[in-house]
Amino acid sequence: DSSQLVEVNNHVRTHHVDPSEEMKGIAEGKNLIIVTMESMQTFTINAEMNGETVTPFLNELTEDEDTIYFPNFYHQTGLGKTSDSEFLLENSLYPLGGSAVFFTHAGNTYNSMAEKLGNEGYATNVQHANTKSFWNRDMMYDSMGIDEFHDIESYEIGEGQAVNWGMKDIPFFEQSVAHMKEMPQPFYSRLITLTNHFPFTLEEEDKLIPEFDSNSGTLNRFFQTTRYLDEAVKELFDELKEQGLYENSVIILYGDHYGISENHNAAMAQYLGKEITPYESAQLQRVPFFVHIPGSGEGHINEKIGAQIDLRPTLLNLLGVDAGSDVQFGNDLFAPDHEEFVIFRDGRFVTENYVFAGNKCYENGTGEIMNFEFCEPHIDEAIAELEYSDNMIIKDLLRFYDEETGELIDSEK
Ligand code: GP9
Ligand code: MN
Repeated sequence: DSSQLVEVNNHVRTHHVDPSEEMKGIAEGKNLIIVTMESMQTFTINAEMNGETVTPFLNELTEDEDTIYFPNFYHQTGLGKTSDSEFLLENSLYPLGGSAVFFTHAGNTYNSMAEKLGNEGYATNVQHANTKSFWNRDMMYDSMGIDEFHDIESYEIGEGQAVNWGMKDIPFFEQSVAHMKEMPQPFYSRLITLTNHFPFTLEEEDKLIPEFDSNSGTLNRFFQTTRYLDEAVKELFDELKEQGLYENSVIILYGDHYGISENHNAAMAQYLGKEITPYESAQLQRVPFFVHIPGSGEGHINEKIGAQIDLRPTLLNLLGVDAGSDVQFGNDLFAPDHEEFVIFRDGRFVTENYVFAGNKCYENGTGEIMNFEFCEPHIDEAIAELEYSDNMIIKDLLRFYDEETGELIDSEK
């Protein structure tokens, strides 16, 4: 009942920090374009593979005067993979531990970012060249109040335009921008890419760099598909400029989850030149997060430790939309008081000083094993945080919440 919501809400209020005044509204009224970059991992950014640059365009963005890049940003997905990352982004709730929440709780009441922006006059949609029922997206998008879903039916896949899971990212972006031209503004359009997906296959013409040379074909090809995705994002920027949509938009890029699992640790160790300890594995859960605001001059590298749970509060603040009374488990990453405590879906966590992984406490930065008691107090906090979030979902508690007033709806009524 609603008393359980009171408990969760108290927890969330205790951890709430006021969003940055400085960044508030700097993208107000602009279109919001978010790219969910399939399997893009931070270890490929500003990195070389046998002398080849893996992500030349994204590397440039890290230095760009209008781009804020977060190198210490983590994914928090579980079994629901891409869909979990969408769930985190839209709701600032953790996905579930034992199932894909898009499948098991699509009938819930949510207070998504899309719905909120819809109330602010934004046209909202997702664009993704796959069948609409994949990950139960059609159902979940309805529940999350997303106006429109441009699924595979919205695309024309010409000859040579498909590989691996389906439409290649470059023609996908091209046609998605064409859809944007038809949208009323301001719009919120989220584009989900597909080419950089396991098993990371490409046609010869799209292989812009050679494979890596480990005994894992998966890792070897991953560098090539990541390079292709980088190229596609570059073309997206060009296309937005050509179509006159660039200046009036803010462009957000984030990686959804890892592409290379622990099954490839030996090959990964060869590439990184170090053993993949549980500490290193945790650090490999970093995914890139870029905030690009044309003409803002706000560009910098932001070392803040954050995660996907922080996307909603961060983006709403940039757009100048007040989320103060929303039940969000994350916080604005630009907030001066943002707490550096990232909790993975499986209970691992990262703080400014420590990384808890493999049931060991490591020093963040050096990877040295520390006395367990340094991590101990945070272990229970992490479990509690995940439980509060799980309760929100499992008991569908947002149905007792009036998002406009921030007040509880009496369950007796
Ligand atoms: C499928 C795509 C990939 O539509 O989003 O999903 P994933 O397997 O990465 O969760
Ligand atoms: Mn994915």
